[in-house]
Amino acid sequence: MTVNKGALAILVHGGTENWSPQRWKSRFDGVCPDRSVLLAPDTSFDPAEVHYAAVWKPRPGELAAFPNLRVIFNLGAGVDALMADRSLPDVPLVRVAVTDLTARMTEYVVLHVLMHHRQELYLRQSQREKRWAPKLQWAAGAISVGVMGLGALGADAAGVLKRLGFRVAGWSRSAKTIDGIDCFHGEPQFDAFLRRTDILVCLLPLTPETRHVLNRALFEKLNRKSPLGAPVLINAGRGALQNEADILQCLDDGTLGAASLDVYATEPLPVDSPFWTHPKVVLTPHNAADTDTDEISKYVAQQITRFEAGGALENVVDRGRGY
Ligand code: NDP
Ligand code: OXD
Repeated sequence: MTVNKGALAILVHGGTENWSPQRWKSRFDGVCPDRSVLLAPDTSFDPAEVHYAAVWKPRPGELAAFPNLRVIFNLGAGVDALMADRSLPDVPLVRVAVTDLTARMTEYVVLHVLMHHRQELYLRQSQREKRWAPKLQWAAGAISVGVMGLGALGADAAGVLKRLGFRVAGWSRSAKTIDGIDCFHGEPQFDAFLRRTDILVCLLPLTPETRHVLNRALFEKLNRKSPLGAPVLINAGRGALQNEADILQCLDDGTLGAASLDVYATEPLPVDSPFWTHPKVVLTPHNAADTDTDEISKYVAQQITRFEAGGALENVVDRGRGY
């Protein structure tokens, strides 16, 4: 088949029915009406005609099949799966940063911070036992929330938590100034950030530096005098950020009071994982920010239009940093 404009190839693996390659094709057919959109692999297409790829967890080596690729669009925010592909073509890699995704992640973070702050695990258990036993409820201002990662997601969640009255700190790689948030950065300021934290929210990308950062040594540095009794972990970044054996041991020995987890070392979470039934774990199936797919396809189409008109791409991943 001959095409006038460079074709867009879709390479999507995993995900829900709404994320099926066929659904992505019909969305992109809708927003790129004058461009060929193909589901790779498609032998009726010359791979040389493909200029753009829209991908989610493509298999290592799959993208190297397109010699004239100009831009890779990751259909999510995290690019760790792509960074692991040693044959990834050396073209700009764009990730998703749209308000819909950010708003949904902020909902998740606020929901889980409030759940632990308002002692919901205890209250639901009391309800099941028909036990009228209110406990002292402290104010939001008594709780320090520490957000690891102050990027598109972390900064927004931190701002909303601040407006709810929590004391909020954030930790990032580079120095930041955000109104109302105590900003820490880099290794030298990490321990001070952890020491004041009662609820730790992790919204870091997975990179060689951050792999297994959520481990016992870190949990032991969190505020031991927390009004919550023991500090709480909320991880919606990536599963490989956490040492899962350490989380379980720390929940059992009281180093951690509870954990909300959206991401896991192995996904889907295996049925025999102790997380499923642990009384101190609130788990969700990697859906903290299940973004509106129409927003994503529009975002990609707009970027292609701007790029072909000579404009700059937005949210290009820094390959050196890995995010
Ligand atoms: P950004 O790239 O906008 O922000 C990343 C933040 O992490 C930045 O503040 C960055 O610091 C900081 N950071 C990175 N490496 C380090 C490090 N070594 N030490 C300290 N800070 C570091 O990403 P987003 O906010 O858009 O997304 C974050 C992650 O959330 C994604 O990579 C993805 O894994 C996950 N995610 C999960 C979803 C879910 O449904 N569970 C949905 C969407 C995303 P600096 O600002 O200095 O660069
Ligand atoms: C993402 C995700 O990275 O959903 O966008 O995990």
